[in-house]
Amino acid sequence: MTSNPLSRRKFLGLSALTTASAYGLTTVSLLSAQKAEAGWFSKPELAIPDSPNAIASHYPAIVIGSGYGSAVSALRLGEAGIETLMIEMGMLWDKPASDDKIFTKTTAPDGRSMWFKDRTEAPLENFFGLNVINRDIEQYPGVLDRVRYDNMSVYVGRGVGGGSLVNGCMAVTPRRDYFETILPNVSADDMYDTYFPLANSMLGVNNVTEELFESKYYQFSRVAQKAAINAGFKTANVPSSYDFGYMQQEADGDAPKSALDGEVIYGNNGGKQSLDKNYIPAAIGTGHVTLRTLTKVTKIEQDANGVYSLSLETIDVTGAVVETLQVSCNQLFLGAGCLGTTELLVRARDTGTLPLLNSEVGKGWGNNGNIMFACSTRFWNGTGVAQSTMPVMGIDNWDDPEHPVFAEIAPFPTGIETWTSLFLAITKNPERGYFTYNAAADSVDLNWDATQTATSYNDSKWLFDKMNAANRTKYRTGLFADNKYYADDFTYHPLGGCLLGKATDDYGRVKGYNNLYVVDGSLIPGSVGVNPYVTITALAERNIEHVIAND
Ligand code: FAE
Repeated sequence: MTSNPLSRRKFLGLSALTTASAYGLTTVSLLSAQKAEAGWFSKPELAIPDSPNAIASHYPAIVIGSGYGSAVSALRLGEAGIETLMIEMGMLWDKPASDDKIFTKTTAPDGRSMWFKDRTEAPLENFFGLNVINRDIEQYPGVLDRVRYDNMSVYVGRGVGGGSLVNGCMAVTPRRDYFETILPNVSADDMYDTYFPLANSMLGVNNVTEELFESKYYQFSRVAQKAAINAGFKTANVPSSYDFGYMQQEADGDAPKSALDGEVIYGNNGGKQSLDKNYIPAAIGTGHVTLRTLTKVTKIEQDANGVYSLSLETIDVTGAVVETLQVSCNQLFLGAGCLGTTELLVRARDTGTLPLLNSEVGKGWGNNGNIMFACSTRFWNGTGVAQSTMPVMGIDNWDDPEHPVFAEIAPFPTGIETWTSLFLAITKNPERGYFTYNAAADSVDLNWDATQTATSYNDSKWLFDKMNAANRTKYRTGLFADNKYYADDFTYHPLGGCLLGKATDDYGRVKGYNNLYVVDGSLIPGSVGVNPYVTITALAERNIEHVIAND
């Protein structure tokens, strides 16, 4: 064990997570792990009080969710010695199934892949016209969810670590000039001098090595890079929180293949430095943070003394509710992701449990201008049979005032040559959606019109038209729904709903209430110009530091 306090906490927290997995606990803390290991289950004669799964009825602080914003907040609260409960609706992903794997690869999904679906719902619907990508699966609390609203589907991670379990690890610090435009009240000096470097270091951000980039696994990136340069565009390297040291071992045959074996959106069995490997174990290792899994917050109320009361439902792996609970706290941190947090607050306002929430709650949602395109490549420019699932490069046309696009060069790891370049473009789309409470269904709807993606389509098409013309290539159909060569009906980057400075003050304190905070991607106004999780992490670090110091 090392003497570095952060490493020591991580070590303790990781052991507690492993113990919780081994005993099938839904409550994870240093204490619950000790109780389980001391024989609570097998030695009733020891008379250790309370099941390791028991939680207290009141905590000084509760954090909802376990994605980036929550993980940062829980760690810093725990370090400050504040007893904190972290509540996550998904499961802990720490135990291999009968195939010795925790997660499935994209080409062989099963129940572990998606959140209670009968069939997978991958963004690419077809493989050259054949309906073979999606598979029937059993219902299970799998790791990726596709939440369908009218005209827009939102992909989110479910489980301890939230989106970090399923994302592509692209760890990009936004351009300073754009950051200053979207969040003018946040000191850019503080962010770029302190919080972005802190986030990058905590998340283990690193860069692809030349050896890997020049290998067969990144042929798809090199082919698209050449095509972009031929068309007069520049490309930018993209840092990652996938461990390239591990990827090199995969390439050398010294470690089980993960990114080099088609694992990504349904989780990675190696190399991905997700939050359950860094922030969350470090939080649990403080001894002040308890994590409760498979438990959804369904309602938030406040009593006359200002104490928040939460209604919780714990499910088993079939989805059946096995326990309902009430738990209260003095300070409540919402980090349920922009869908989860906004839904909880819109429902609380419109059903009258938190009636003083302002009309900004639910507004300012954007898809970070996401749109996916597919282009063919020439016969002699195959994109490669073996492809790494971790993108490391983008076409950077963001400076063009007329067609600002940052197009991530995405892999298409099918195991056969497809002569296809895939791109997830991030565009500067000013359109915003908003959430409304649907009383009949007791749900929250996202209002987003299909025409609102027009800017994203037009700007990206302008760029890919130029690439096709310069390289004598064409758009690739047969992959997306309706035989289109693009998909503008889903996003990986939902942002907004409770904007910083509007629904909250400039540090995430929700207006209308004391001791109520938003800590996740809901704070960011619909667009950040690059992949968002480094910004969400850095902003959460900034806000929680201020809150702990001042509240
Ligand atoms: P998030 O990570 O979504 O965590 C919220 C957590 O709250 C989840 O674990 C939920 O299960 C949980 N939750 C929700 N409601 C409740 C409730 N009522 N009770 C209890 N728990 C609840 O929030 N971003 C990048 O920067 N780079 C990438 O390469 C990238 N690739 C992506 C690929 C995919 C397939 C997806 C889906 C996303 C990708 N993203 C990427 C987006 C990134 O993962 C996302 O912006 C962050 O995860 C959002 O962080 P939050 O803290 O807002």
